[in-house]
Amino acid sequence: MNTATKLSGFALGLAVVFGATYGVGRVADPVAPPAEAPHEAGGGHGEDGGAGHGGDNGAAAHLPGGLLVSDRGYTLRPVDAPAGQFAFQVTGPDGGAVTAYDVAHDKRMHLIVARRDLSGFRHVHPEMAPDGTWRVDSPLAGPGVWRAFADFTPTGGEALTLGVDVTVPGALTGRPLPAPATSTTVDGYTVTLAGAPEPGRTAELTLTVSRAGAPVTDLEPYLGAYGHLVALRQGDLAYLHVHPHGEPGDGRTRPGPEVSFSAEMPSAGAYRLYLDFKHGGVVRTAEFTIVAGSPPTAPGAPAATSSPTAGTPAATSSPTAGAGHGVPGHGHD
Ligand SMILES: [Cu+2]
Repeated sequence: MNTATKLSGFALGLAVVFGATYGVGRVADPVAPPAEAPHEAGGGHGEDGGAGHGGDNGAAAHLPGGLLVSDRGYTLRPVDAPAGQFAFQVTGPDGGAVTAYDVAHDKRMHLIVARRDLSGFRHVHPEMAPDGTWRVDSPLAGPGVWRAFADFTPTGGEALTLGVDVTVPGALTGRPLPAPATSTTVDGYTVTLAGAPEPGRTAELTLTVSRAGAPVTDLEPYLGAYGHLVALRQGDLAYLHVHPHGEPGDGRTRPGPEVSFSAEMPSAGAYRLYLDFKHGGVVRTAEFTIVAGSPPTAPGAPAATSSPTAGTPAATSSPTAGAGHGVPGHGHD
């Protein structure tokens, strides 16, 4: 039973798609769909028991990260914390708080937060108490409904990103998603973005950092890389965390000005990208809005005019090319 569980987990990781690991995924993927649920029936399946069903596991294996508060027996649970602090636990399959985590990208726990309107992004690293409670100075900067993502690997398990909504009371000011752009500035740095993401296909995204018109060629390693890229999908905040090609110290990866990534957006639509990079001892976040595939039709807009020119794929190839993505339930085989 563990095998099937782990395969599902592996496939989930793959859906997030990171450059080098993608190749591995193409090999493993055909094995993934578990025909029979590895679910030892206790007293028959209760009517409300959606979460435990094998079919749901299969569907979850195709989901991007961060959409589930509970997956494969692990559950993200915020706990009460003093004002100004944010605290949570991850409970494991035995119901108790998990206390053993593997280090990934220099940390055992990565906590990412963003408001549901995609503003206010923060990426922080809580400290764990011996009882498994993680605490950090609250990254929730003001009122709103926030999505908190815990990105971690329980020792002996697969990498997981669980997400939970946290409401900070107060007057809400909805912020519209900034328009798509290929250049942004943060704190005196200009970051440009090259690349054209297409849904369901791996795209090269290259980010170039400059300051005062000069390329920055001495980026500093941050969590084992010259950049960390998180993408959140507008609408449901599906979470992708992508690491760049190459590592500091591998003898071929330059410390800027370019940092490049392979990323696969799971569907058409708008995403907010957050690039964390470190220079001069300070980590900064450059943000971009991108649209994968054809721009979505605005709600309430008249149906598209007759010629859907841009981005229409040449009709010759079969629609099965994107195998598996977005297929609800047990599509293949
Ligand atoms: Cu982190």
